[in-house]
Amino acid sequence: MSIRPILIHPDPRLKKVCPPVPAVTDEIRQLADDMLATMYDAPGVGLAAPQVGVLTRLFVMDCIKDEDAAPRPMVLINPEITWRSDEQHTYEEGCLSIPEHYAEVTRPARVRMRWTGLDAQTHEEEFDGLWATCAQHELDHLDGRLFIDHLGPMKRQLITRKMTKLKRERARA
Ligand code: K2U
Ligand code: ZN
Repeated sequence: MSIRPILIHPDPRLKKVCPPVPAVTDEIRQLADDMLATMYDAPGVGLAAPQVGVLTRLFVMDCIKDEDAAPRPMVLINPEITWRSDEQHTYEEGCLSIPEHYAEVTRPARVRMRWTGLDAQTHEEEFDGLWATCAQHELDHLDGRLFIDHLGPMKRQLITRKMTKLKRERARA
């Protein structure tokens, strides 16, 4: 298990549509394990493979925030949304690839998803609350979309300019 570096926006790899995972291999299992370790270390409640530079359709999430409750690490391979509620929910989102920037994003309040697990079996589950927001945020990553793509062009450009400056400063450090 190793902590992998998280790509910072703007980065062309974060804008790519990821191809499906062909098979659940030991390499995929190692990637999932590393992504969970990287997510918990960040800390975050979700992380998508392109964020660690691997362009494949896999994300991890664990939205259990109560420290006294057991964690629920989830690995979703080739995830797809099979149903969306009409009801919408607005949440102030952040992103590990866009550090220290937050903005309100409105998404369906509940989604039903189907995916392949590390057991190579098909799973289906309905998510609500932070789980639903996180799952949609991560699925966006697999399609090269960031939460700032749901904002107006001025706000998106402002955040992108600030992230470009931050990357330049980090490169000099
Ligand atoms: O994909 C990521 O960058 C991980 C995000 C996932 C996430 C963003 C917004 C809302 C739900 C999940 C990280 O967990 S960032 C941590 C975080 C969590 C909730 C709200 C803001 C930031
Ligand atoms: Zn993100």
